[in-house]
Amino acid sequence: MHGEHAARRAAVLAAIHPGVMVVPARREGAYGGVGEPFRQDSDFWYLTGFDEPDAVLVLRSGAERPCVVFVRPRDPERERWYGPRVGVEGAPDALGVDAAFPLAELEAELPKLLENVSRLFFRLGRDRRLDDRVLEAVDRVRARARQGVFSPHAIVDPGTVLGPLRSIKSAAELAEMERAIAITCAAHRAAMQRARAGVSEAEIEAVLLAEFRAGGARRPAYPPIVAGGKNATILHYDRNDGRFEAGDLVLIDAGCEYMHYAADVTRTFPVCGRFTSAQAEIYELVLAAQGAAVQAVRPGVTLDIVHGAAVEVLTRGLVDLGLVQGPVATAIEEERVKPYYMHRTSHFLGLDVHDAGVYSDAEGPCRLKEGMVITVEPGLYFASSGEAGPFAGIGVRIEDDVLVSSDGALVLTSAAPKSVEAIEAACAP
Ligand SMILES: [Mn+2]
Repeated sequence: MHGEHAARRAAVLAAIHPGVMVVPARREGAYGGVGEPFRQDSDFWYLTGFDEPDAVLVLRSGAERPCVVFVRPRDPERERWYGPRVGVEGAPDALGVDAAFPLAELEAELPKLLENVSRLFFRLGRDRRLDDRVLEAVDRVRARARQGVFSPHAIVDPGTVLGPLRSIKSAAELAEMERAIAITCAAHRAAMQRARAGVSEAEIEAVLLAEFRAGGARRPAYPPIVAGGKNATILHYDRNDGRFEAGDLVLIDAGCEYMHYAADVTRTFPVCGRFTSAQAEIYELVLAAQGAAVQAVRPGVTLDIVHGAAVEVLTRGLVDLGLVQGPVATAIEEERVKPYYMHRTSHFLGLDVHDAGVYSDAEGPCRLKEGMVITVEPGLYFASSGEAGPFAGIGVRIEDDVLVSSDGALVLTSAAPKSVEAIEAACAP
């Protein structure tokens, strides 16, 4: 991916011209406490493929040396405890950048890099200590105005450049996402095989995590949800400490992270291997809504249209079931499914589960483009205490990862069983 990172930096340099972008790595320990594995900042990883903490990348368009990185220096003592560092001498070759400095020289070097550039792309508000250092550097350049030096007069969020770039996946990125997805789908199949009445949600969570790690994934991309019975109606349930009972539906929302790329898959299946008629009715309705939403995906449409396709099918179905008051058009207009479907249908997927990408700007909701990867994940959730009659306590969500192709959508997660027949087959002993 060496050349690919250089190409991404070149794309950024072209997009920010004239300007300078400052992108920090994640700080050591910033991701968690002692013993938690380090996870690189996604923007920094996207532009460098460099997995060490406490580094800063500075890209300056039009400069003789446009790509400069500040890194931790070599330190034999620390490296014995925490592993090797690339170091200042090794960084230019290892990362393909033009120059490297020790991190301690950021304060002295940054003002030079900010001289005579009109725009500074830097994300304020993430790390107040770094905010201070960057703003001090700007101030030091400003102080030299009478010597004919000008300082940045605009600080721009780098997401305005990195969001659109990161949302279009290259072939190399898609290959890594497909690997994350293959591992994830295998884990879902293993979970369907293992889940039985009497088995704990925790055991199924362990099955998922074992499959992820054995498959080569570094970690789950987000805390897995393993929800039996009415736990599936809690959207962000992650206690995973219940036990399945005969007749339960099991909702699993779990995906791994492979080479920093996330998969995000939800499947819902009957713990006994057969849907009851009430469960099947809801399941088929969500499945139809999911299919309609996937059908709606193509370049040029907005995520509102994809969401609307799901909402229309769900509304029609719930009106037919007598759970929502018709007529359908009025029910859609008044969002009457909202008590049962209260979240959005899609988000961008990539280096982050909720990936970089522009959902809307001054012109309104943004349009899908070829090469974007999004989730399509409608659901229906009936509280056990609600008025939903035979459907009370049922929670169903079906989530696929979908690539926007030139003329439609390509479902990347079809290795996870989804039709009623495929699920019943996958659950069979
Ligand atoms: Mn999702």
